[in-house]
Amino acid sequence: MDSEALKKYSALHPKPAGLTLHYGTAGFRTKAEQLDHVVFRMGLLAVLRSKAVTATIGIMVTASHNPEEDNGVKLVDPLGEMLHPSWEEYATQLANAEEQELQKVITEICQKAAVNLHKDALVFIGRDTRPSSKKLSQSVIDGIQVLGGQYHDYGLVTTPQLHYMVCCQNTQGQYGKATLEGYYEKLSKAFMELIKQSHSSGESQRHLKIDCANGIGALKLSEMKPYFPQEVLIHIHNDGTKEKLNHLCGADFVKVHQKPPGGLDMKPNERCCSFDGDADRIVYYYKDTAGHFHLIDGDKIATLISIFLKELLAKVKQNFNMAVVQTAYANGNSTRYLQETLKVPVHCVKTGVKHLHHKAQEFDVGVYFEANGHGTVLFSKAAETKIRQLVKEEKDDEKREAAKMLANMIDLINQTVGDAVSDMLVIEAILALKGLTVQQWDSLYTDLPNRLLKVQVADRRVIDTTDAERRVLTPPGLQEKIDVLVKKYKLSRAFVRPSGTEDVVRIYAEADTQENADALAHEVSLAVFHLAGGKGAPPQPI
Ligand code: 16G
Ligand code: ZN
Repeated sequence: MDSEALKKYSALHPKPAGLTLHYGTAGFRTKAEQLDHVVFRMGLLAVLRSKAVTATIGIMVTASHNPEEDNGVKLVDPLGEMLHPSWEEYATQLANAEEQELQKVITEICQKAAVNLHKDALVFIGRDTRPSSKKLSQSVIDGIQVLGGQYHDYGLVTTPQLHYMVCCQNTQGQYGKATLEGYYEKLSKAFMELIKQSHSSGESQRHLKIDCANGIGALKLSEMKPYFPQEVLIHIHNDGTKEKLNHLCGADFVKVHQKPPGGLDMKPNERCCSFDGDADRIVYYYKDTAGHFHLIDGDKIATLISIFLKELLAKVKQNFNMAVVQTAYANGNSTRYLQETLKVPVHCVKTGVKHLHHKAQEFDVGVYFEANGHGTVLFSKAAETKIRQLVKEEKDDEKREAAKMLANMIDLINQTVGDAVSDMLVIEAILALKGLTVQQWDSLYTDLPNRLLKVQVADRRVIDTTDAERRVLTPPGLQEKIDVLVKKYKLSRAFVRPSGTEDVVRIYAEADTQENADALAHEVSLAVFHLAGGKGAPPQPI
């Protein structure tokens, strides 16, 4: 390690005094002006990680659905997964080290993680469209170069595109070509193959309006358009030319406020969807003829995909095990529908993509979605190999055709991480193949009314949870109180958990009516306020 270079460059990326940040579920995320030293140091860490695992590592500069003034950074592991949890701690240590300690902390990480500094390192870099992202990604490069790493800067890409590139690179092209053209070609080819077999739909069925949150999704969808024939009718809205990123639009806005985004004029029964700011989340929605807004969230997306895959799996008769992975936020009626009507096992894990991804890896076909619209499907290597073999060798026409569809689904789905572009194409293909309108899809089940609230407490770490965040262990008495409150209502459920991204405690409640869900959420928030050290005035009724 060149100590002089490290000293010189870290002085160019000084850490503001007294600032402490944590590598959380979404990496580091805060005001962009506080991040220069963090991204420089994540450049250093990416090199160490690359040397430790002898593979290419990714680094993405984005703050997803946060306001335009924020930014963030996260590392991508060799197969396109989130950074390994043991390294999250190193990331936090490195980001918070004082300048004079930097070399010592690097040496410690090298010792703990058995990093051989003489090895080569290659880092792939990507960034979103925020005004601050370009400069921050330059600082990442400074960090990489100080430790003698090589890099490839992909510039503006969606988060899932960067995950994809990293996976392609580390699997020697088996997953695809590590270029944007490679990504567009693979997805568009699989999509066209799939919809070839659809007989349905007049022209109106083929239109889709997409709110791109004024972010990177708009740019990348425009790049992708020429790969599709003209009959694929996607209309890009909120493309970033007029308004600010994520401002009154995007998947997070639509999900949280349960209303349409600005900048998109919806006609009755028109199919619309929203991406978030880095295009790793998607939700669908429409307005009925009475003008009511209907949200189709991650739970209903998981349900649609599961119905489709289950039918195909029945046709190929291979006894593949399939499961759906959700979090506590999944609407109770989605879980009920999946378990009781579709008869698919459902597993609940802690909030955060890495937990869902990890669980889904246990199955031949693991469908995972968070209610907020982040999700994908994972296929085991064994299942994929068998499916591709059936495509080539199976004599029975029906079985072979089903295998072909499954093989195209495997190619269309970005298995590295939730991907709004890929998920959208999967959904559009399924709707076309099944001849379903957006209303028919929506009517699979009716969401239970629900309410999300947040409460400020002195220290949110006093809340400790268990059972995939569905029950609290501490503070004492809180779970008992929640149990009593839940019993007052029909079809009710409530849980509380400390946020991983904001300094608040989150409350979720659902019940038979909106009034009851609101009342339950309010009563639970009061219990949190009183038993967990609430700050300021007690929460008011909704
Ligand atoms: C992060 C997570 C997301 C989760 C959200 C919860 C990743 C890549 N993202 O954005 O999955 O739903 O945090 O936020 O893991 P919260 O802890 O503030 O409720
Ligand atoms: Zn995102």
